Amino acid sequence: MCGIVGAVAERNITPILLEGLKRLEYRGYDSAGVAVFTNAGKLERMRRPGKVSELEQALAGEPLVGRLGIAHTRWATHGAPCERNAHPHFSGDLAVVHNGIIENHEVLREQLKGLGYVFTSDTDTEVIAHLLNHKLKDLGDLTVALKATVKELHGAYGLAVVSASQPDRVVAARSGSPLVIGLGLGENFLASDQLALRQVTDRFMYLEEGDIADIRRESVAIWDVNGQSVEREAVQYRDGAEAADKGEYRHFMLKEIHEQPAVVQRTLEGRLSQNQVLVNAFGPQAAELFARVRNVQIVACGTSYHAGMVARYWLEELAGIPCQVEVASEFRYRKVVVQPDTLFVTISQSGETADTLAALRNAKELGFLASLAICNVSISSLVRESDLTLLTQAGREIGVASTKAFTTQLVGLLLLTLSLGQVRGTLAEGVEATLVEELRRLPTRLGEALAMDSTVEKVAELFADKNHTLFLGRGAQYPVAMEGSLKLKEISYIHAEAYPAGELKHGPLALVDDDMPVVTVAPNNELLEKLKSNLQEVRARGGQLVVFADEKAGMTNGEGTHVINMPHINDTLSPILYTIPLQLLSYYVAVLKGTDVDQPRNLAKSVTVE
Ligand code: HGA
Repeated sequence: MCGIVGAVAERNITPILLEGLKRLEYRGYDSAGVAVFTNAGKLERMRRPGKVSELEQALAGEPLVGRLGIAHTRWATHGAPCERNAHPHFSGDLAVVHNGIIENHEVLREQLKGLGYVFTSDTDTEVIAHLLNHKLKDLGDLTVALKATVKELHGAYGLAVVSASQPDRVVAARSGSPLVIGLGLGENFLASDQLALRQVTDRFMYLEEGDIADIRRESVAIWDVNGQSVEREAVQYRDGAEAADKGEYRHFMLKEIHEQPAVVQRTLEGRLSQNQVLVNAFGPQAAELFARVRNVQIVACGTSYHAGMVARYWLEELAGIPCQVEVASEFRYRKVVVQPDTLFVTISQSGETADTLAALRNAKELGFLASLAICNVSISSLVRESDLTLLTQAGREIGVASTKAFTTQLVGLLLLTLSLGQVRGTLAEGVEATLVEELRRLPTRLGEALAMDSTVEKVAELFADKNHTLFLGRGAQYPVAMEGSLKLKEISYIHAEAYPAGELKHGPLALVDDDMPVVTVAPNNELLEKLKSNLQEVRARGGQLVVFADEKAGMTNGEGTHVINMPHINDTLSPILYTIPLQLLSYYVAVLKGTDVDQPRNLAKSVTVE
């Protein structure tokens, strides 16, 4: 979601701030701004609704040149996305940018108004600027005042502050929203993600929860949540910087869809022996903990939640372990009864998803056996705070609509299922060896599914002028249908719903007419005949059917029925394979509709607010 960049240097930092913001654009935002302590000795800002390029254009007309500054891309939570609400927010001679939400902003706003502060925005963030200004009057030093300020804030924040009265430093605070310091020579930087700073450094210091930092040209000082001065380790960036460009593809999303064979391969690397999963892939204590697991609770949001729903079918069917799956925003706020020896599993691409992270933190108080994160970012909060981890190796995912993160999460969850079953001895004879073999072949199968690209592109034409679509699946294909409908909603803005096919006649069938295409995934399993009957129910009401069917399922094209044959695959792995054509379908429908595929309206990557 929103991004922060800050810099203190001896050169003009405005281009560095702008480049940093551009690198964070993929997260989704609605406005952008920058505040610079200019060479004229004044703190000045420029803010624009819309894209960073608009801010850049404005700055080309009225340049801000200076050696100290902060910048922000905002994804509005409090107050409309407009210039007045864009960050940085000013109070007196200081400027603040903020990621997160201040929950007690109303109370603070009233108090500050009582003290004579005038608010010029509708944001929760502005209270931070005024409160800090107020504290600064008494306390004099910016970090001391910031420490006093954050004590009064409830909620989540990553904060960066500069002041014209102390123009040699950027000060920062982290609680619930990540921040990283980029270390340079005679210059230092700050950002909400190290990606924003890869242009200027490859050495980073990650702030921990509750940290306050004082960042100057030649030094960095950090205090922990108890106010103790602490050292944080400087880390060389290792994760292999992947170029943030689209290569031959028109959109990041299409590039990422096509990367799936490679990233699935990478996610499997080092995790399989001849015919078994290496349980230690989950961490050194995994075998010992897995032996005690009698139940699994999965918590996630959005696409990751769908991955969790597929895993429930696998865990119960293959490993015989009861499994519950819940969206994090519900789980974290309800009274949960925890079965003894339950493994708490979170799934998140970024590892910073606010609701999932909060659910993990709550779970620690609830008596779970242990926590395990399936995550794509090695340095994320979720990974740091979990007992066990399986890192997916999807690489950077830039398209807001998740694709390769989802399929690699599924691979991770199947590895988890097999590991639990292996350690607990609950897998049927030969299942693990067969699935390990099938997993090795999976990248090739995914490549075959991707080769259907142009066939799916043609089918997409059926949807471009439609307003509603139904997705159907049975068994583990039901969550695949849910994921397919989510993709279509996200990027083409077509209303799409997913149903287990057997539920059709209990209500949604009433919606079906020739204006409501129905998409179905039909692997060749024991539910196929039942599914075929469900499809007849649709055809009988004039509904256009698009069926992705196993080449051995014996389904053929007919009046109003478009069958796209899929390569045959082991039934357990079919949710991974059948995801591919549904991703391609939503992509091509969105292209036909001309929407902003990589940055769909109202959405953000890495949802770091509740
Ligand atoms: N609450 C602030 C910042 C929003 C944010 O962090 N979005 O991801 C605002 O609405 O300006």
